[in-house]
Amino acid sequence: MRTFFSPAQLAHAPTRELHNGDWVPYAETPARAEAILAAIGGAEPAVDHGDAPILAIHDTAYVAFLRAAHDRWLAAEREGDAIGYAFPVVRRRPLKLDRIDALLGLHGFDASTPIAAGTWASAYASAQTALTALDAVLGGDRAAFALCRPPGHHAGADYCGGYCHLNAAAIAAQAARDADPERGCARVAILDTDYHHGNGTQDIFWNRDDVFYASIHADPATDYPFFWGHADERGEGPGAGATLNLPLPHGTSVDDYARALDAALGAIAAFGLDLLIVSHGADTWAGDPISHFALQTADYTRLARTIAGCAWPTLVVMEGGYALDALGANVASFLAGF
Ligand code: OKP
Ligand code: ZN
Repeated sequence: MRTFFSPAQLAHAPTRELHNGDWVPYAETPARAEAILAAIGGAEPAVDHGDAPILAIHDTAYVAFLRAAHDRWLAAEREGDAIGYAFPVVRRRPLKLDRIDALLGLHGFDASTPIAAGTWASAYASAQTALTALDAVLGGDRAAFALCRPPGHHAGADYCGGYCHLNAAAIAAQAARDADPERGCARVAILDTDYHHGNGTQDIFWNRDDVFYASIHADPATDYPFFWGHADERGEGPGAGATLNLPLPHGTSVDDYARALDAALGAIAAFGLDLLIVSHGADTWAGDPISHFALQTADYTRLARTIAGCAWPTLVVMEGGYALDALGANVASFLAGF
């Protein structure tokens, strides 16, 4: 399977994040991408598709904020990474505020997603990597892998969070919808296998009936992002029924996981689709430092074979996975299933 990656994705390197009330080293490191590259034997470079496919998902004001945020942080005579501390939970609206702290709160939902000097360059490159891998699939490849990093599934139309800034899977889904008629896809399904619920992707497609979102993740009653990913969230309006959340408990191992996967794939098949996008996280691995499932390295091949067995054109987009010493092997195992 062709794999895509851009070296610019390594520029984003925050130093620390807030974790349980203390500062800890940032878990979503450039070394993650390097470990995956080493295990799968390299990647082809991404092709620049410009801003337009990003702006088809993300608000113009948010993109302008993200581009300039770190420069504005430095202009405010701050050091290091930009982090917000005040979040408007009531009537969040696009006020004409220009203090960087206000903008960080307006365009983010947590204090664990710093914006560093290289953040825009990396998030932009990550989106381009997804778009380039999508081209391979639309061009006839059965499957392709976008080694996206930073990840994207917690990012919404106008906010970052959960180590995510631009939602590469959503950008690729929209680009597939918008492609010219002989390559384009009327119906797209996103299967999110990251340990965490992809609240940004869910939010982006919440009201839509052309993009199905199915997620298998740790129960948000116990795990980040807490407020989204509960089983009763099914979409609204035209999108009612086009969201499926399958929360699982701590300690979940492959047999229970495989049952949830069968349920997700059944719902996706019933929806009907021209393209599957897998938002894949390897943080379901038993030894992941921030997660609590019990999948083993070899399990990923079995799960991927089940997905590949559906024979849908498939774009795999990388999301999380934080056990540096096992990440490469876990991703290689998943890709082997295709
Ligand atoms: C991103 B992805 C504790 C704060 C919360 C955020 C987890 C984001 C996971 N350090 N951490 O879904 O793998
Ligand atoms: Zn995750």
